[in-house]
Amino acid sequence: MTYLEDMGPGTGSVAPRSFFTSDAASLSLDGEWCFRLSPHASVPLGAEADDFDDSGWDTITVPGHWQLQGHGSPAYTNVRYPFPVEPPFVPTENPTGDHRLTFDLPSGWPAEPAVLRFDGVDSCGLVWLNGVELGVTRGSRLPTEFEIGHLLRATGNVLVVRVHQWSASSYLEDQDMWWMSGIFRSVTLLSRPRGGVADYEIHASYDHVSGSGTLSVEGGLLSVPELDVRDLLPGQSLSLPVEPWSAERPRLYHGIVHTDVERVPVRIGFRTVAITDGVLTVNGARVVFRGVNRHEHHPDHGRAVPREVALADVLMMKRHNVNAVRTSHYPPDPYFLSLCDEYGLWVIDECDLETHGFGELGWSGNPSSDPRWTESYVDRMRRMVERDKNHPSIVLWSLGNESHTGANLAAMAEWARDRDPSRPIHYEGDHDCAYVDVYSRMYASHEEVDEIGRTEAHGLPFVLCEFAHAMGNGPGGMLEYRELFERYPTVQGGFIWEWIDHGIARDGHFAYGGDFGEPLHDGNFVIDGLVFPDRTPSPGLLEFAKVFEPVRISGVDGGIRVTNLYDHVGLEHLRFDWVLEEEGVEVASGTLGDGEAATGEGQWPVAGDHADLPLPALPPTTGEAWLTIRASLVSPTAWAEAGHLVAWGQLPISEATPTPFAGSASLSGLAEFDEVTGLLTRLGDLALTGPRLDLWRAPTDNDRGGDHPDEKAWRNAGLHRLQHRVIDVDTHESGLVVRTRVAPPAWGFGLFADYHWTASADRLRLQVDVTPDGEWPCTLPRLGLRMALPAADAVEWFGKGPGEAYADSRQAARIGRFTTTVDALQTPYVFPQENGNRADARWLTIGGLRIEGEPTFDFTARRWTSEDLDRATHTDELQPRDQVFLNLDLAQHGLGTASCGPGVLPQYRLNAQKCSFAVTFVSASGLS
Ligand code: IPT
Repeated sequence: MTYLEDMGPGTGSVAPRSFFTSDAASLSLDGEWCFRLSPHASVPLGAEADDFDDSGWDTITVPGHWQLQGHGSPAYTNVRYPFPVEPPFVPTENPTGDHRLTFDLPSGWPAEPAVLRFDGVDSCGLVWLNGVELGVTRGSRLPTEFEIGHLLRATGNVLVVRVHQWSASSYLEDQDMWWMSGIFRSVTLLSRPRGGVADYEIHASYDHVSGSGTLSVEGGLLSVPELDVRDLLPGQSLSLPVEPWSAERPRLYHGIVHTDVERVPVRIGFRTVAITDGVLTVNGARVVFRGVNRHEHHPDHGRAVPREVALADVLMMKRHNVNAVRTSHYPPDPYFLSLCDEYGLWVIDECDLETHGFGELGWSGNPSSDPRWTESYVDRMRRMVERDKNHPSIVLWSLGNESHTGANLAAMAEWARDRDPSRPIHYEGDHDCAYVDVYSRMYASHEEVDEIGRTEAHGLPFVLCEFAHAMGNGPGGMLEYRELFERYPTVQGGFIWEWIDHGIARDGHFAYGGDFGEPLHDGNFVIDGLVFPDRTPSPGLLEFAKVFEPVRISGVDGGIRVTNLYDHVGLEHLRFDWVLEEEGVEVASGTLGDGEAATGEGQWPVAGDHADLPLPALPPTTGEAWLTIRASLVSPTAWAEAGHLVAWGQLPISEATPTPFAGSASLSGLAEFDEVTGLLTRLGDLALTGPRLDLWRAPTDNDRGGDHPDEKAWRNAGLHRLQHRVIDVDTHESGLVVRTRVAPPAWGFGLFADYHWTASADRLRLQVDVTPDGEWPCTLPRLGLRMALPAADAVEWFGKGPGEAYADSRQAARIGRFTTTVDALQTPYVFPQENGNRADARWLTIGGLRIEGEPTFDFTARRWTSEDLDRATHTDELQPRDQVFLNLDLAQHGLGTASCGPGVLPQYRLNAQKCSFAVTFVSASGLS
């Protein structure tokens, strides 16, 4: 079993080369294989023999993980190894899956050399074909090819792969994700004809000054009919006028690399990556990464992501203004990279390497600086670079993630720089920038990024390879990061952590760490994406799309400013339509500029520039009116329909004149109150409970995270169990005053809350005056009112929407009139928590009530209480009650991103403070 503890690369394979298909024969071996799981690695041999009887075995789908196909279960740890750290040894309890496939060759299979290619085997596989041992695969997310031409038979080939969950390689593969094993990427048999294209490499650079591309090829002749290039010989180079490739305009030229016996279809993108004066450029233009970290995950298939799902990811990214992907923390299925070439995404291709668990040991014994692992490190880099070198979308190579620092990482960098000088090297863990070309950090606070920008730290381009942790509700504070990306030329954007929640579909909900009974796990820390496990966009993704929109539309001196934030393209592909709405109702509309698209006499800005346009002629409005300008695609693109919204802006046109409340009428007849508590119990025909002061929200993941979690402070202060002492209930002629003191048990601090009720005809007004009492030890989750209404369904409001919005995550919400239902107001975060806040409502109708603000309020409405939400650990635990619980808030504490990174910025913190706010209730029977 020594191969399990071998610290070197795999054995028996052929030299790495680029991933391609050609007109040479090939046979996919994906499908149903026979399968047997054993608890230990030392299962007796025998299955590799031709005549072995596997009829008693189960079957398994390849590609796939056995843990998701009824054998064992997934386990989640973030940093810690789920086994004792004693490299290179691994547990004796080592689930081992024997995979067995019998296959025939298609008729006419050529009598030529052939290779068997494994695109991904987790973590270590011993391979036999027709009884002959081929070697060992290592490097789970990297390809391995074995030369097998001499072993093939026309029929009855027997391929056996013994896969071990744990091997020495596991020490190098400690990424923050589920531990899941198996042959999880494709297996292919490829004929490699003598005299064919053994490997190829295309160099296609672009000179932005002359507008010409330089093309050369290795490994075969190159023809690109579209460029009139015929049979370019290896080693020759050609300069010619071309259109460059960029993520914004991913121009690809189709070509053929060929020899006498083989033709490989290729796609060429001309681009040059450079670092000039500390700025990373592509084709001469500074680029800003508006990126995401993408793990490969599917709620049913784990890291065996179906192709159509990879495509769905790319389309969804493009539609939400994502322009870059870091392939955290391993090279993805190569198909994903071909999609990035085609649809246009800048890629940091990251090597399959992470030794994070050694951090728990103070990095003692870390493989990164242990010479026994050097070969494995360099082998991993070599296999990634060779596999992926022909993708124009890849602009940086990344050595891996969270492996501290050491000579082995330096060796990877050195090898890659030598092999491919055209792409700079990225690695976050090299804080001194000794062997990287860009300075990279994760979760640096706004303040720190500001300093890095100001001081041009290390004199290198700076990227945040991870920022804004999208765990649960959030991230807050993306806008302030964007401002830094725009302020400093060397601060070149970043990559949100992360694209998708790694929830696993199970029992009617999405499972996370601990749900499979793992003795050691990191709970829902694996649920931290911009899209839910089923790839529904979360509010965080919508916020991202707005914050990082490539065009900014803003108001300027009575006109409209259009800022082009693309790095490479103009705005010809967009049209700018406007609509004028008064109280959310359209009163006029039109198109900006003189044409359909944003072309025309220089009135539209080029990349990096802005232009000011006059306001269109608008009819007069008297109420609150907003001009909304939408930039949308003129024509369909590969990734979206014509009319797809790329960016928008809103300008205030006229304001509503507030009508003063003449509170003279008597309350009786209109409303009823409890004599003891002073609480409203009835308005018109409606039975109500409350409203009364509320400070609690079901803590978000970000509230729970960080060094000084807000949640802990709130619970210590007892904000989840406030008591309301009624000081007096004072009925007088013009209304009712209820004086209370609201405070947690056991402490001396609190808030005085006075409720002033007045009436005018059918309108009931409540003004709440809040005065802090004593020394408050913490921020407040929220400050507002909570009440209960009879079950209700339809909701309409005029304010910000349509989606949820919080103090530091509200760019995606626009002013308008919105109609929805109570159920649709909920955001089903995998781990239940505060959600669904609608901001700045001027008025709201719900359950026969109309509520008006002075001028605005935030609201949440749900069929369960904040306490129910707080208690629940999975979405299906939330059971509707027969009431609707409505919160009307003056404010909520921001979201921040403290689950990993900075907390709520000072301007978004909510403190106990003296304040007054008012709402007016009108019952439906009184609605005009
Ligand atoms: C950082 C990891 O790189 C990433 O894989 C993920 O675990 C993320 O944190 C949190 O979700 S490492 C952390 C110590 C900042």
